[in-house]
Amino acid sequence: MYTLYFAPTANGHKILIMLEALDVAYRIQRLDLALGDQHRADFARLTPHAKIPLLVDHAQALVLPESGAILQYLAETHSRFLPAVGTQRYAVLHWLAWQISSLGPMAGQHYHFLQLDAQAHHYARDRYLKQTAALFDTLENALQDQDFICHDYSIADMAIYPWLRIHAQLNVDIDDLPNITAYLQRLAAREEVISAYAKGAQA
Ligand SMILES: N[C@@H](CCC(=O)N[C@@H](CS)C(=O)NCC(=O)O)C(=O)O
Repeated sequence: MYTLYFAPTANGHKILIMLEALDVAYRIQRLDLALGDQHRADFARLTPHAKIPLLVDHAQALVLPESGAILQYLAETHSRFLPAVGTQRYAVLHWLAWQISSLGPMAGQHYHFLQLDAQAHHYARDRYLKQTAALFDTLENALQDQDFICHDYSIADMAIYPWLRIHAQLNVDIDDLPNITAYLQRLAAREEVISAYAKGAQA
């Protein structure tokens, strides 16, 4: 049994997709980030980061923050969506690291300046839009002739997809990115993705 501390953001949905794909028992503890739930004392006792997602694995008494670590933990403990050995394992970890360290932070800052900060300086908006668009271009090239980012569907796809899904809110035009457009459609049609977003909306 797991508990997922969750808000309906890109980082939150990554873990919901994985839990749905694994078809394991879990409950969602919803946090309202706008109200500051992430700073509440009971949450601070679980994590020093004041951020979702956070996973509790009750069977192991494990409390784990950071979406990349959570995806890797679930993949390894269930032997799914991450090869145990070999070059494909490191291809998946490479793209997971790219999402965590590049796409997430750049798109996250871009979202903030574009959607949440009415006073944002045009330099900040322009810089993060360019950074985010360049990362979409990287992905467009990497998806050439591939259904998924590392051949087989993996935790790297689960990490990347929620950030692409919000391309309109990020003001990134994907009309000229056919590989990303097809990838988005392919992933949006998957059962666990559909159920993850449905459960996220109800949480
Ligand atoms: N590196 C973290 C980033 C997590 C993160 O930024 N979470 C956001 C929501 S997507 C959050 O909780 N923000 C609350 C805040 O910054 O106050 C991860 O990948 O899990």
